[in-house]
Amino acid sequence: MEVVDPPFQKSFKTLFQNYLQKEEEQKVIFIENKKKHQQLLLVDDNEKCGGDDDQLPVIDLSRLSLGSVLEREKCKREIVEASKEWGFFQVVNHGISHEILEKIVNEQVKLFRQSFDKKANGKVSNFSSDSYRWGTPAPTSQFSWSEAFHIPLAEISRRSGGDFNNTLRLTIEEFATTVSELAQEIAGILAENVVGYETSDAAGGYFAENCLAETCYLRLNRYPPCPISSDHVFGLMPHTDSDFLTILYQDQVGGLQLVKDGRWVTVNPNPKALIINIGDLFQAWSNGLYRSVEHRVMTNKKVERFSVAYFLCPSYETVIQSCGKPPLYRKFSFREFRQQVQEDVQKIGYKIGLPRDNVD
Ligand SMILES: O=C(O)CCC(=O)C(=O)O
Repeated sequence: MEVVDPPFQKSFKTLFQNYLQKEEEQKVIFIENKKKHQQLLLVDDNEKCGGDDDQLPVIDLSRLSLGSVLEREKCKREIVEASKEWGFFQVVNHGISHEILEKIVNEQVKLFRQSFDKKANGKVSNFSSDSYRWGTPAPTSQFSWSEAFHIPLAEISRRSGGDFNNTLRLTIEEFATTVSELAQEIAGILAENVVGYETSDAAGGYFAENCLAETCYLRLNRYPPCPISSDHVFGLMPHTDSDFLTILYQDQVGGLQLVKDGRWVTVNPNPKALIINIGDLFQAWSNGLYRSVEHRVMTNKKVERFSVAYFLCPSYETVIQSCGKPPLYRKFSFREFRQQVQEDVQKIGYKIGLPRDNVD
């Protein structure tokens, strides 16, 4: 039988052994310390997870088109407040049909069901060779137990016909087109509220001008069941997104968590909702008004999980300059930002991101 999953355990055997050994040692130290000093409390990640009070806002977008002027304004205010306070929110009645969502998931499942060998050697689709990713590029202290196709949407529009898997291409195109309209609408609502936007170079359709259909990305994620229980192994390691905003559709398995007030909060799956989160570029551009927050995916021992993420990105030449004064971040091009992120991940195993661009 063909092997579908990436060889996580075989390729990173020593690493996983080290993780488990380190955790065992930590447990021993912890128990000894606890015996010595009863007051010493080492809070682990599970204990830090928020309870049911921490529910991610759910915003009904039907009010943007069907509601009264007052309701429309209220809906916009909720989007702005959630982006400031949480950097994340869910939307329902978002206008993306159930049929489109179902189609993309079906295509995604078919794609990932191909053998690992075919996926890793670019034989399942005509995506560029580096679009298939699995594990962690330079694993050090943490590991991502997942595989993904990271697809530049420019490739989808360029490769019509030929031997490209046409159903897959058309499904991605349809999904990306409808989701991009939603992304542009949300970005516009958030921009209206940024002080300095109207007087900046960016005024007037910044997102429509710079974030084009072909500059955005789609990421198809699959999280195979993970037999290893370790604080160092995640479905997807904690990270922030390097875009303006992300629209995510997740299945019903769950596992996504985000940081709120220093605690990890679980996002309970909602079949009717899409999840929207602010990326680094929006945080820099809004001069820190909106927050790009860390999120991660927890592993699941028994069940595989799928998600699809649409990333609203500008062209590489676009310069991100903080609106508002004094600027909290130096200005940088998207190309510079991405290159730096890739360099950091290769060298140190994780992304530093915006803190590098703080104005001292
Ligand atoms: O699968 C998820 O829930 C999150 C995916 C994500 O964070 C990403 O693709 O960057």
